[in-house]
Amino acid sequence: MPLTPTKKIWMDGTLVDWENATTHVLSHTLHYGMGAFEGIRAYKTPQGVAIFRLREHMERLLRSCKILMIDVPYSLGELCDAAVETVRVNEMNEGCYIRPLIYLGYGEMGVNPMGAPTNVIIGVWPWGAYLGAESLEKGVRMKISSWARHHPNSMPTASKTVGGYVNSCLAKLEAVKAGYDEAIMLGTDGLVSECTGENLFIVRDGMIISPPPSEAGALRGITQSSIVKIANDLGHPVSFEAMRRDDLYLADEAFLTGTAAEVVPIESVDDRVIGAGMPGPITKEIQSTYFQAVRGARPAYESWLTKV
Ligand code: PPE
Repeated sequence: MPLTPTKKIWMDGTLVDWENATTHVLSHTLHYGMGAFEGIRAYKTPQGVAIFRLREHMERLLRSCKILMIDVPYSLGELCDAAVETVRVNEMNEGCYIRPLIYLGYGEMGVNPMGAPTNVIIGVWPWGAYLGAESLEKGVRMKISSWARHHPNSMPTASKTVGGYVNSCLAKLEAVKAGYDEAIMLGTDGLVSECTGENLFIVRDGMIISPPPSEAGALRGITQSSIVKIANDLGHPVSFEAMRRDDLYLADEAFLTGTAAEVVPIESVDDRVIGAGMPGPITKEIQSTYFQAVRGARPAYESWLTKV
């Protein structure tokens, strides 16, 4: 998706003009993928723009770096403050996407990352519906990928590792080139894991089910956890259960969740239409509650919002 430039990018503690926020071509992460990032959204609320679950995202960023043994020169509070400042100076009053990235910079070459400097950036830009304008209402067509999700002993799936996204890019390319909107990836054990940048839920006999993140080698999604809370509050039970591809084909409803994608109904999987081929009632109820929560229209979820 083409980027819409904004004014400033936070780079290692200072705000730099968008066009000057560059790095050396011999930066370590550019060659070996050793780095971690986050994806966060800010929304317009009646009290002004607010960042959704900022603290949880920055905590996950620090956890990603812990796994990668990258020492981050900023505290959780400093990272949260930096994100707020970046949204504020860019006057993102209609909301935006926020991309923190921690990468190893210029100075060392070779696979051994020790000694490479750690750099931290936060960029923001306006981002519309990630899976297309119609995805939220009509749903998306999914294809099970021939690319397996990483085995957790090959790539730490609990970390949003830069290099780990090659797997997602390959699955996405395959699905889009075959005429689908998005891919579903199975683990190396053949069980359903997640999508290229989203977690996945099905609804079966009134029960909402998602693959257990750790066993399935899926990212522990912050949207996924928000949906579990929202679903429980709406009186819908949620369980984490191992899932096979035929569970997807036979689901009454299905949807995917992610910060960028938000809550998107699944219309079909491998051309098997899910339910009536329209977003189901539980999906719609959860989706609309989620959009109210992120936009500050649900007092019960106000603690998830950080005012800018
Ligand atoms: N799985 C993966 C692999 C993933 O990348 C994401 C987020 C999720 C699940 C959902 O996690 P959460 O956002 O905490 O609910 N993907 C981010 C990157 C997307 C991109 O194209 O870049 C995102 O949604 O921001």
